[in-house]
Amino acid sequence: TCTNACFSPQPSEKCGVLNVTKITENGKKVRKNWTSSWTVLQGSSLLFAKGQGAGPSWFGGGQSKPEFTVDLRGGSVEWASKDKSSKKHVIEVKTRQGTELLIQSENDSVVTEWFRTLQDTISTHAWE
Ligand code: I3S
Repeated sequence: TCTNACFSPQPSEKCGVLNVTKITENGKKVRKNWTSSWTVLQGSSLLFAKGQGAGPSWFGGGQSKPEFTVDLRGGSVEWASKDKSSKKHVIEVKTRQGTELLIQSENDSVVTEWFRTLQDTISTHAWE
């Protein structure tokens, strides 16, 4: 966890740098665009930011907004099958709104921790 490192204004459950791409948006397939993003889990929301200023103190500035946010409630997380990506350590996140994301890191323990955290988050918020 990184409660002191990233405030938005609430402490976040987890944050760090991940490679991210959408593959589906509102049920429609979109072109992959892998981007290194500062990723923050806050409650049942997963926020992504990139570019200048994105990092542990990023939210403190008050001006930057996340590039995009997904609501994990009612969603699912699984290890991506090989046909989804040639990369290693890829998680597939599906939201109830019909967005599908792939998130990845070259560091397998980083990805494994995110996988567990996302699963926990989805089960914790399942009944909201
Ligand atoms: O699933 P795909 O289409 O093989 O994904 C690859 C492409 O999106 C590719 O971009 P362009 O087709 O726009 O050049 C990306 O550079 C690759 O990273 C994508 O595949 P991986 O296997 O890395 O997710």
